[in-house]
Amino acid sequence: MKLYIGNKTYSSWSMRPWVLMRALAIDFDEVWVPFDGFTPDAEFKKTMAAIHPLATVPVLEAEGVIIADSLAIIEYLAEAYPEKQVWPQNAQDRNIARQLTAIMHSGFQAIRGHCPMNIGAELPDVGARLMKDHPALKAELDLLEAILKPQFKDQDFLFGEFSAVDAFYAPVMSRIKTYNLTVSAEMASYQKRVLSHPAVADWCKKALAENIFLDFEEPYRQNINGNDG
Ligand SMILES: N[C@@H](CCC(=O)N[C@@H](CS)C(=O)NCC(=O)O)C(=O)O
Repeated sequence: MKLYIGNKTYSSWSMRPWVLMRALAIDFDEVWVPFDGFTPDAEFKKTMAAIHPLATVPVLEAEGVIIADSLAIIEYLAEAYPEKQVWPQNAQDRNIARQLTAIMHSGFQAIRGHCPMNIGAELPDVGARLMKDHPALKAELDLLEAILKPQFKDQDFLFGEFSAVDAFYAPVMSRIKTYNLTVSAEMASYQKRVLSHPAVADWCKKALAENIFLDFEEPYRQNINGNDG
């Protein structure tokens, strides 16, 4: 089984199935397709277009099937590995976990647009400015608090063990860190647990080791050491 991914520093969609498969010990070969741009003539787009018309990452190649889109990959894994608990075991938990995952998959446009994932960058001043300038960002952080709060019980992850829903919220936890976004104590504590999960920590370590600065992914820095741009 092959998982095509982009740059670990920037590719939040790639991060989700990768950390989930690592967390659940589902074996796969990683195929790294570096970003060089997203125009049709970019090598990245040409490589991915040859695999699937969407021409995005992640893509899972399994048993001769090509699965594009992070959520479709998760659902494939849930069916192919019923013993691995991609979703929580309890039916009610599973329904809520699926709902939270779908909300992340289709929503949070302001957080995504204004605070692109950028592992290792420290942009607290940018975060403070964005929070002042974009009320939609504050509204989405409030939404995040409201939908995750019922799950902040006495447990490590949203439904006990690390599952697909935690993998889907891992990139936003990284963004909260990068942009130093103000969150509740409960959210901060969940964020620490997610970022220190071995699979997530491993992704972040490998992202730092890439040491590749892509200006088209960097609205706020001029170079890899730059801070507030
Ligand atoms: N809805 C897709 C989104 C995938 C996506 O947009 N991936 C980005 C990288 S993080 C990409 O490949 N972008 C290339 C492009 O926009 O052309 C998913 O869930 O997998």
